[in-house]
Amino acid sequence: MPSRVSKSIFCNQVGYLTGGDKRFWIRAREAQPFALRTPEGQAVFAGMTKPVGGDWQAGNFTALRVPGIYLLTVGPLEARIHVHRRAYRDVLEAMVRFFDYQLCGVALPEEEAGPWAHGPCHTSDARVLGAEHAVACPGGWHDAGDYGKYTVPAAKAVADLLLAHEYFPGALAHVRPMRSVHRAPHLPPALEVAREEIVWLLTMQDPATGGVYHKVTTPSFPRLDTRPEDDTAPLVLSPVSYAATATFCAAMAHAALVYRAHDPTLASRCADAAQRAYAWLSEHEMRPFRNPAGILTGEYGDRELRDELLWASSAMLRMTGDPGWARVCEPLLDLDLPWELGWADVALYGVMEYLRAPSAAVSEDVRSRVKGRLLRELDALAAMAESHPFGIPMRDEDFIWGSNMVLLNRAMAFLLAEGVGIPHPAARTVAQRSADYLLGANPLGQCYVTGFGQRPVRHPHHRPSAADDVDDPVPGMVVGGPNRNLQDEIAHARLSGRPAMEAYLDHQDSYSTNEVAVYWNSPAVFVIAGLLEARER
Ligand SMILES: [Ca+2]
Ligand SMILES: [Ca+2]
Ligand SMILES: [Zn+2]
Repeated sequence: MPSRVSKSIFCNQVGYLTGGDKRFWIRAREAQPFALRTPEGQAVFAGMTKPVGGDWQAGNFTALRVPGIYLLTVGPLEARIHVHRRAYRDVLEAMVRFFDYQLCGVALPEEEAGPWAHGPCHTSDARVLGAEHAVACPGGWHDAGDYGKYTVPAAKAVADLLLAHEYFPGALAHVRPMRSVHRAPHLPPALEVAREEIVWLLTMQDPATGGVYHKVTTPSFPRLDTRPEDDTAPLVLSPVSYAATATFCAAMAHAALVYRAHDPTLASRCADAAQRAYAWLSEHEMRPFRNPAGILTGEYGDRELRDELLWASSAMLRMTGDPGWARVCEPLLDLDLPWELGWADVALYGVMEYLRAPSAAVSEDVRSRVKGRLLRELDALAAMAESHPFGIPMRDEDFIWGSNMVLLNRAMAFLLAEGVGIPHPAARTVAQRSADYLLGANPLGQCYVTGFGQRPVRHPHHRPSAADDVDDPVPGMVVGGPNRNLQDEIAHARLSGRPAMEAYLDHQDSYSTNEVAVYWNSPAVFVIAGLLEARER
């Protein structure tokens, strides 16, 4: 097989932190000399690439610690390299502002949203499916490229933003949300932004039972070229579900703690809502949600619900400090559930809440067992990263729908563990490599964030961007990324036979590789904030 020779250099197109680890990649069998020069032609660094697996070579220029813009050359290939102490500040801000762009029910004025301004949308009440009455549930974020609002993924996105605030407040302090569209008193940026979703989530709880509606959507997706304010089909609340009630309970208990110092009124509403949701859980069976007849929007179905119960219970434990909750959590911690941060596999959120609960409330024995398993899980991810040419904790089979989230969740797991005194030696390298991959250091040379990099995503599956008359898509959106299962027509037609990491198409019809979602941006915010925080300290 002839080896594929690089036509370009693959690097982090947004930049490298001055004090951080710095690498680029090329396709080549043999080691190649490389050099970095200033725009004036002064040589500042020279080195040789090293093989990193497959037909890939990587060049390491970590030792270059002078901020600036450089020209990197490898033989005839060239790339512009940006080294800056706050290299990710703008992309972090844009990724946070994406949540404001997804706001429902309010107008986005031009002075905040620029050319992507639009009028208020989805302002009517929603009919409760199978009942006579309607409920007002305005606000919150459109989930993804569609206009639905779904409780389960909303809980993940909120949790990620709250965690980003708790872990990395310094990196987020510079972010400027769309202040004039927020009703809130001004709060730290991630909390101001997340508050919109929390206030909406509170409207999704049935006041009569404490159960939480699974989603509010139109019966089916509108056409891709529908502007938010033109999507006027009737809104329907799908039934209360176990998954929605449990993940709501967890996010509300988490919010009750985090907002206590900033917005005590909201915090106490969240605490009450979490208590009432938990009471509903105790009285109901774990039954998976299925789309009711006539509802064709995203199902967010999940058969395994013990991890949702773990997350809810450990969030209650941390919120209350009451050891009674630990006795509910501990048997669930011993189950063989996947410890992940997905919207369906949420056990790792529960694990982290347990580890951060007041130590007097938990068993020292269980805590040390949990730490042991967490370290073993991170070891396995670190081994994957070690054997991956781009240094990311991914195998071919992990490039599924939303693979960028899979990667970012894994990087996030390392940083979460680090913050509770389990610093894995690979944590920072994995986080940096994951950011490098997301921002252009991948075999397609694709920056997977709209509005950033030399090769940004131009045609995301995102209704507001597809329907407006602006060329550029809304900035700061993380797209799903390569999906080896080619689950839409155009991906199937154009990408068959591609390697997993290259099964991506920048086309608005490729919803299985190029959609956006609030819960894909949220782990990106966490990881990028984590990288910035370490370097700004
Ligand atoms: Ca689950
Ligand atoms: Ca457009
Ligand atoms: Zn809307």
